[in-house]
Amino acid sequence: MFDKILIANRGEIALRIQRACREMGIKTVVVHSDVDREAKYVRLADESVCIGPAQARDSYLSMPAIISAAEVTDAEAIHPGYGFLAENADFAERVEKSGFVFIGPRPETIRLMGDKVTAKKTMIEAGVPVVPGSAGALPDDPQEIIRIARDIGYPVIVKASGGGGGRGMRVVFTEGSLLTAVATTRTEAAAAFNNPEVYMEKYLENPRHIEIQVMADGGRNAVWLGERDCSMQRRHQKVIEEAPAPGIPRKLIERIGDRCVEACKKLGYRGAGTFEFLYENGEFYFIEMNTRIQVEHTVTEMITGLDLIQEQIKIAAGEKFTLRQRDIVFEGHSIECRINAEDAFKFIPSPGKITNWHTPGGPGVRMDSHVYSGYTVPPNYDSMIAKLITYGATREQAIARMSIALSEMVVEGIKTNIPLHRELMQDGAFREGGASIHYLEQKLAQRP
Ligand code: MV4
Repeated sequence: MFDKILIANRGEIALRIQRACREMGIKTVVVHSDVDREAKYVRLADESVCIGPAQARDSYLSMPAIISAAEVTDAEAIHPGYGFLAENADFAERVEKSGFVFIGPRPETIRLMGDKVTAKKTMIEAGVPVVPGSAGALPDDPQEIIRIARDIGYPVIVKASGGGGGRGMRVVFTEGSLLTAVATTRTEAAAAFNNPEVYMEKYLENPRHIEIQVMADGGRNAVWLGERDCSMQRRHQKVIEEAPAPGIPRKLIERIGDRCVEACKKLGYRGAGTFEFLYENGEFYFIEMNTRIQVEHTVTEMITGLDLIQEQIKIAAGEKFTLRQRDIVFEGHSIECRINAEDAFKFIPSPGKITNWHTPGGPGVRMDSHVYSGYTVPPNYDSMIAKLITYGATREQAIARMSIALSEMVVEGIKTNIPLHRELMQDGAFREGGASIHYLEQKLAQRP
């Protein structure tokens, strides 16, 4: 096992990784920017290295600064967390070339999945169901593009191969607007991702976003750890996630989980991964694969009893992978509310000093957060400051516990989206379960 790991991230996930390391007896090095110097998790770490100014480009995204920090502190492995460099294949490669272990998939796998056209091709070959669409990237010939769209049937969606997570895509409802849409998406993609390649899919109008968590050892062993429903989102930012997904037949989920496992084995996938699907009319359609640990891994931990960060570390250290599918038991229900430092109605970021911070407790309540009374939320990064997670024997119990936890929570000095979460716990469609990816935005649009 590693003696020392460098954590190349900040905020709640830096603390989460640190806790996992501590439990395993692994020393931690945390890298931080100027504005994160006073963060409590920085002081709690065995060592810390300031790697640059607040601006992420010059600190958390600086590959040379992070690799130098690993060198001077004699860390053996680097955990990238999520965001920042977590899905940067060049970073993974440079980490390994510098003699450190990258806690994540092989660089080639990250690159393969980063290109959405090759990712989709890979999944088709592995027997994972995908959204019907163009066979690979769109050609240049306008007549052929028109023919492909006709074959698929309108509406269609044009997506950048280098995009993902909602960046670089355009819905097209009629043939009259097809070619300009393709041209514009291409131009934007060339500028944003340095890759003009685009592809086309049938546009699913009212799907849910269901994702499958996997864990694999880089060889022949892979398992799936259930699904998460992440449909409650606004502008591609998830707001609430839960596991399991309400109202989806277990047989259907098991079938799709097995397909994901087969794909991992075929790929020789290593580490934690997530297969993203759209789910509509009882069918799953693969859209993207994330090659990192995700924010919402916590709800999977709650229903499986596993520590996914520790599993990532064990795999990276080359320990024998002992998880077996038959040993994985799903029990109960878990919900995560992302607490953001933002106005609950206008969604404007609200950084600043937290003058009062009281967290909830009691059975089945978990709070993953690095903040505290007196902490100043810097304006430079993502506005998520905490994840409030509840667990219950049933979905109803998890919701009840979340409502109570949200009612106990006190945050003063900054605005948060806690009022929105309180409202959503009472929302009829949320309580029913199974709302689509458009539900929250439609609800918000109707607010007075
Ligand atoms: C789609 C889609 C409908 N049909 N693809 C947005 C994020 C990126 N991961 C893929 N996205 C979508 N792809 C087809 N063929 C609708 C979306 C989409 C979406 C997906 C998941 C979660 C939230 C979303 C919000 C808007 C659109």
